[in-house]
Order: sequence, then C-alpha cells, then structure tokens
Amino acid sequence: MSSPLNLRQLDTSSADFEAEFQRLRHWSAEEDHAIEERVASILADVKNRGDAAVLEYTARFDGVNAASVAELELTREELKAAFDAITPAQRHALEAAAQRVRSYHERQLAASGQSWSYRDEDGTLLGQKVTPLDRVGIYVPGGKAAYPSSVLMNAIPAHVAGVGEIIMVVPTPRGEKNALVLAAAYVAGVSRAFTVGGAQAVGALAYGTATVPGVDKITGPGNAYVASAKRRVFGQVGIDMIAGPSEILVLADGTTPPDWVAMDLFSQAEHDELAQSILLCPDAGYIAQVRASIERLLPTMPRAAVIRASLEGRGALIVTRSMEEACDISNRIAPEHLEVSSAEPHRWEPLLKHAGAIFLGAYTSESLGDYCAGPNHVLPTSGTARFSSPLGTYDFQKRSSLIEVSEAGAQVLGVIAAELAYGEGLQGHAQAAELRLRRREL
Ligand code: HSO
Ligand code: ZN
Repeated sequence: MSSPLNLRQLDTSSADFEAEFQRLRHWSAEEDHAIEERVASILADVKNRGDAAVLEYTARFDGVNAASVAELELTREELKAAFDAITPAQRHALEAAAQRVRSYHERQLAASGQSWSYRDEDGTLLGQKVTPLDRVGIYVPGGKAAYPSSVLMNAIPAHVAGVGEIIMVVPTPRGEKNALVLAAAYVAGVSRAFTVGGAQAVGALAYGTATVPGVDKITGPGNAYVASAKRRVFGQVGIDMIAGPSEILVLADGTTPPDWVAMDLFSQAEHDELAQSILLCPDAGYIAQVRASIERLLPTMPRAAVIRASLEGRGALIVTRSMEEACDISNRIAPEHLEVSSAEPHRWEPLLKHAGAIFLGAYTSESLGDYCAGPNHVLPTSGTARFSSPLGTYDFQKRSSLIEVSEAGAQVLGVIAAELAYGEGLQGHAQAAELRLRRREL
C-alpha cells in the first residue's frame, strides 16, 4: 500500500474515549449559502416559467439541448428497448431483485397498510381509511452515483401501495442515458420518465409544468442541490427524507472471517468519501486481524481512494469491554446499517433499538440488503434512525379518520363537546353539538 492506512482505533476503557467518540459522531455538513441561493432562484424560475426554465437549465447544466420538454420524455418503448439491450444476466438479476423487493413490500402493505374501524357501545363508527397517493415523483441521480437498485427501491413500494402515477426524473449529462437505470424503471412500474435532473427537476415535479405533471410527494436521493430543493418544496409536496452519506456499523463477536468484515466496511466506504464505517468488537486481537485484512485488501479495490478517504476521515475500529457495551454504543450511534456479525445474533438483537436496518449473522452482508434481500435500502442516516424508519409502502399512503356518530352517540358526545366548546368561547361549535341533542335547551 502506498502509505500506511491512518484508521483510528478507540478503546471504551481509555480515559479519552468519550471525547474521541463525540468527534466521530459529529461532523459538520456546513450549509453552503451559494447552493441555497442558486436553488431558490432555480425553483422560483421553474415555478414562474415552467417548461421554458426546465429546458434552459437542462441545456446549461446537462448540455442537453431539446426543443421541448416533451422531447426529454422517455417513452415506454425506450424503457423497454433499454431492458432488451442489457445482458440476459443483468435482466435476470434486475427481475429477481424486483420480485423479492415486491413480495417484501406486499407483506408490509398487508401488515401495516390496511384501513380499520370499530363501533363503540353507542353504535358510533370510528376508524381510519388508508388511501394511496395519487401521483409521486422519484428522483434518480445520474451523476457519479447512478443506482438502478435505487429505482427499484423507490418505485416498487409506490407501485405496491397503489400509487396512481409514478413519475421518474433522471439527469442525463451530455445526453448519456444509463441503460440499467432505464431498464430498472421498466421493471419497477414507472409510469412516465423525464431526462431532467437537479433542482429544476424537483421544481418541475413540485409545481408542475405544461409537460411535467405536478406530484404529491417526491422521494429519492440526490446531490446537495437536489437535497436543498427537496427541503424547500416540502410543504407544497411531501418528501421522504434528506439522506446523508451512507453508514455501516459492524458489531462483531470475533467469529466471522476477518476478510468478510473488512469487505463489509468497504462496501459502504466505497460509496462516498464522507461515508462512515465503524467496527465494534470486545476482542482486540480480532480487531487487529480485521485491520490486517483491510490493509491487504484495500489496494485490490478499484475505488481504493474513496474507501481510504472515508475510513481515514470518519471510520473507526472500537474495542469494547463486552458485547453488551457494544450494543449500547451502537444504540447511541443509531446507524443506517447495523450488521450483527456474530454466531449468536438473536442473543444481541433484543438489545438493539436504533438502526435503519439490522443484518443478522455472518452470512448477511449489508450488500445483499442493498440489492435483493427484499427490505428497502432507503434508510435513515446520521442518527435519524432514533425517530424514523426505512422507506416503505406507508410512505406512499396517507390516512383519513372516519367518524359516523349514531343518534345515541350524539347524546353523549354532544354534552361533552358543548361543555368544552363553551369553555373555549366557541358558541358555534357548542350549538352544532346541542342541536343534535334530543332534549335540548337552546
Ligand atoms: N447502501 C446504499 C444503497 C446502495 N448501495 C445502492 C448500492 N447501491 C444506501 O443504503
Ligand atoms: Zn450500498
């Protein structure tokens, strides 16, 4: 290896552990004011001038000159042609992954996405009606991270939830289309697709233009411009989340081959210089073995420079006093991906509360979850797993309360509501309730 790998090692029993641990967790994603201003003006322009603005920005940023936004739409035939043009092995892998992701999300819908109601003792009906969103937009990055797997992970739960129309946007810098992304859109049930990206695509989806239909919610990852645009249009439309750089935390008991763990740490580090890979293990000897594996394997990786920057910048090997303590630390980090690389994963799983996805046992590499195990790979990052969940069918549904008060129920509820309404000084509310009382004094 060119120069020794500068991968930090922490020990929970050392005096400066807390200070070093805090440094590891907090990193500053400084808000870039220049980006914020650019995005605000692009959004305003798209809102005011619609298609004309979309065309201009697409020409300026992607080098694609089209006469109309309609020309930027990918037809179903084009998506099908991309699907037919990829190799049979790629077609098979896409379809097999899509099938597993679909059946997982169908079960999710059955378990958590159903309407429900009951009648109380007065015959009043109460419940919740669950309905899919009418139209959603899926942002697919087209730059250095163009992931067909993310097309599946966004479009399939929307499709399974029963969303009426799924509009995909993807930038095609210099007009170069990624055949696998187009093929994934074909497989996943995308309704319409436009080769538009950046803040201008988010604006077009949020406000609608003459050609791009306005949507109710925008999901999908993107660069700093896209993230800023999603934040700004939130309220006008729904958004899924603002995802940060990828993270993996491996909790190891020392029984998994060290090369496997080293490669799992690489698998997230290779996404991004800012990605975070952490190993927690009570056995310092095992940590030394994993470090040796990392050093031996790193030069064999095509993305060695990205992996090295990520490991040196935000990575860590942490020696803990016990597996129990390792679980506590993992909960404090609330990682996006948590691998329990242990011979007894079910012994530790009950201790783990906060993580986007938990991968149990030595055979469960995080990468299997990224592509084809079935669960979604769009997960909360940066500790937000403390309060949020993976992308799912529930993100493509909303709920309406249902109330049908019986005549008997109105007698009971009317008295309670009127009392509270007078207390709030709202006579209209009170009388609306009292008019429905059988014996009323108005
Ligand atoms: N690990 C990424 C998803 C991904 N990995 C796509 C490979 N392709 C965020 O969960
Ligand atoms: Zn990944």
